[in-house]
Amino acid sequence: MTLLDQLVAVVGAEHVITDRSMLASYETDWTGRFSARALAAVRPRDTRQVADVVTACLDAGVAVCIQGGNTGLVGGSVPVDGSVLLSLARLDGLGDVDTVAGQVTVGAGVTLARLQQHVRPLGFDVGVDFAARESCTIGGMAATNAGGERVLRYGTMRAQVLGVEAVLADGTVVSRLHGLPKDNTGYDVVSLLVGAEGTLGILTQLRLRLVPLLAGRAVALIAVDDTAAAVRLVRQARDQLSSLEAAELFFAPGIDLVRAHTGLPAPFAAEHPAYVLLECAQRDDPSDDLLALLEASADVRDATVASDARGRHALWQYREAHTESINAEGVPLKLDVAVPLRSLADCVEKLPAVIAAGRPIVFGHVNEGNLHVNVLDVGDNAEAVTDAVLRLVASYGGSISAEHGVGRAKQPWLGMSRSAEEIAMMRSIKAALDPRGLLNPGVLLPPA
Ligand code: FAD
Ligand code: 2HG
Ligand code: ZN
Repeated sequence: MTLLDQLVAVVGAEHVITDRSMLASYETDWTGRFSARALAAVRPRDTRQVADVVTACLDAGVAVCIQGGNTGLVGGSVPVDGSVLLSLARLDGLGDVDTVAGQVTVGAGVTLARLQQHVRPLGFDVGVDFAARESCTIGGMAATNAGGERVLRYGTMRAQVLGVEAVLADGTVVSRLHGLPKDNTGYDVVSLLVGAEGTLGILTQLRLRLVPLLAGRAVALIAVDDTAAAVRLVRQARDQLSSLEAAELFFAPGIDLVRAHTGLPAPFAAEHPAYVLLECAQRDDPSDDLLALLEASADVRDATVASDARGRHALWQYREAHTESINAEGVPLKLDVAVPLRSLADCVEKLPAVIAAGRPIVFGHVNEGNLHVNVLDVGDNAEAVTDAVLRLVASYGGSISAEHGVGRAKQPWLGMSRSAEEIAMMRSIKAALDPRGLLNPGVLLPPA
């Protein structure tokens, strides 16, 4: 029996995709920068089928590349040539919300938007949120330890994941889904699998903590002079507003691009060099507190505040539409870096000089010093530009990948953020759990 026959026996013929036109959407990433040719895309229905697919691939010596919603931005979600692309999309079960603990167990293929719809009527919410919500899956978010717009209040995905079920590279199923907040019984295997980018195991179910649904919301879009002013304003907001949930930063070139792509009107009568978006959330309307902050700050050049859902969404569009507006212009070079907050303004100031080619569009999550450095029209200079930007970031003691992960895109530069000893430790873990390098080859770890 060939491997394809075995896969058909496990998941059924309609879930083994070999037709080249149907494979295309699995084989290319969201940005269009990364693609390869899979032997087949396989869509198992449950954990047992995932384990059987892995075992068949292991026996055949064929690599398994894992995919959730394929919204990843570092080339980790696409296959390598000749591999089996394992899609988790059909593992989309939603467990009952445990309203006593404020937790829920879900399949890895559940999208963030579906989970939000599932828990919100019961007075709960998901602690992580970002623009890819309609497509990204909880499994992919955990695998990349996704960050997003609420990190300053609730932390990254790792802080939401209390338990996992996973299939290891030899087909073993490990399950730790009880969700106990206190459990000091040895190595934290759950946390190890979160952020491993599918290199150590395939997440099939996740136990998540939920956060309270906060109906009172207010968003302010604020014009400021520069990054230093944005950092000062966010510091003041953190000190003054216990309801602060998001603090985003973007600049004139980004807002111009978003407006050209979406047709949104200019937010203010005059143009400004930089913009901060703040969101506050609590049980009742936080607008007065937000307005008091804007009054008190010497850095506010202009501002507009919305508390109704439509107005808030309109303001968020200036920020959330950056990624799609950039993609509409062409295939971007995407860098996702973090520097200590005290160095953020200096880093933003120095970026144009180190980006020798292309058109930079910079934005990010200001509180975490997290900048999304997108470069359009970079041509053949992608590697040189990446190297220059990541060197600058490393010179501040920053991270070469703040929230999107290392994937295949940043793997050659891992040594700028991790010591040789740490990389050796990671290699030991990989060798112990996946000795034949079956899972997601080329992702995260540079070749030995
Ligand atoms: P995929 O893209 O399918 O996969 C991502 C990685 O996880 C791959 O290495 C894949 O092999 C692995 N993986 C997927 N599922 C599993 C699984 N079940 N088990 C093991 N490994 C798995 N990211 C942020 O952190 N913050 C943001 O604010 C943010 N905003 C975004 C906005 C847009 C418009 C887009 C397109 C992307 C954004 N992202 C953001 C990046 C991306 O959405 C996230 O990284 C997301 O977590 C990926 O989820 P996914 O299901 O699409 O995973
Ligand atoms: C965001 O914060 C995402 O919107 C995507 O992390 C960033 O497109 C990007 O570079
Ligand atoms: Zn981001």
